[in-house]
Amino acid sequence: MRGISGFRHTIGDPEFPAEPGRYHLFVALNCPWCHRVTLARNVLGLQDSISMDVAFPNRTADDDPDGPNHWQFAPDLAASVTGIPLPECTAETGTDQGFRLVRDIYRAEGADERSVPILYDKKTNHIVNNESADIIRMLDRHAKALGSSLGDAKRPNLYPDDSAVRSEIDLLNEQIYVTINNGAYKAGFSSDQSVYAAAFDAYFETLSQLEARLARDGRPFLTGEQFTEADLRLFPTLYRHDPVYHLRMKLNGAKILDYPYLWRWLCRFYALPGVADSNSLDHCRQGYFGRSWNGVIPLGPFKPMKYPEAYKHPDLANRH
Ligand SMILES: N[C@@H](CCC(=O)N[C@@H](CS)C(=O)NCC(=O)O)C(=O)O
Repeated sequence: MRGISGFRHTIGDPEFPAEPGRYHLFVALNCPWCHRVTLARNVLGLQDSISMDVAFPNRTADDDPDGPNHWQFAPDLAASVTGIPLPECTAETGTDQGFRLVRDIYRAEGADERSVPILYDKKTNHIVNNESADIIRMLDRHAKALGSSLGDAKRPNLYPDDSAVRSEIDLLNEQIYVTINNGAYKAGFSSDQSVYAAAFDAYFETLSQLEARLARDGRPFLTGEQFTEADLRLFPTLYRHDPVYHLRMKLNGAKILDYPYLWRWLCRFYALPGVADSNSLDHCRQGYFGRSWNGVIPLGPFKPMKYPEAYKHPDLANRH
């Protein structure tokens, strides 16, 4: 059960006008919900106009003075996956308070939440929104006013103003959220065989349907020629499937490599401008394995090729 995000203001509201350089993101790169937001920021050309802090992939341990399970800003903390600090990790720079924990950003607003992602207003020092579905939609709607570096012709439109396309996106979002994005957690974290089995079946049933959707007419993206929010919300889970979820979430029914059209879709999306810089498999591996499995992080797979390098090879699907 995922908590309901309590901050639901939106850019464009009177108190939160769309202005370049005003807004800030707090994320963790192993979190698939944050991944939606880092993808939207990059593909919309907002890297220079929306600043961002990155928490360490593992939350605080049981012996932490502030208690366990808090996202922490720890840029000097060595990660077991590499043995050295993770270069993407930052201190907390958005609030000018230099907080150690994400919890403290909420506490400054009198709130008792602790989740990421957070969209923050550096001008008024207030949290705008902490729901990834809202955040990607408002970045898309206000990309130009927020200072996107991409011209109108180059900037993607993640939620096109077309009722038929929008209802197709909404339907895909719902199915992909329930059976894939959140479904992976239902399978991986369940302690009940029947709950796990149902989530396992629903997950691979949806993968088969998406494979058929792409195979039917060879379309490059889920709703046709252009990629949309539906593709962006599917990518974080499929990016994690072969190198993490196949093992960690017990979703070992198949690899994405076993779905030729989905594999080529994954590589096609990975090749889009801004996508490769939006992810980190080291953070994912550290986050999903670093506190479980005796803290020993599985190094595979390396066949047919290491990940994420494999995502640069759409042809791998044919050879697999
Ligand atoms: N509905 C929220 C969910 C965010 C979420 O669940 N984030 C997780 C990290 S993957 C989190 O921070 N959980 C911490 C907590 O809620 O204690 C969104 O999509 O933004």
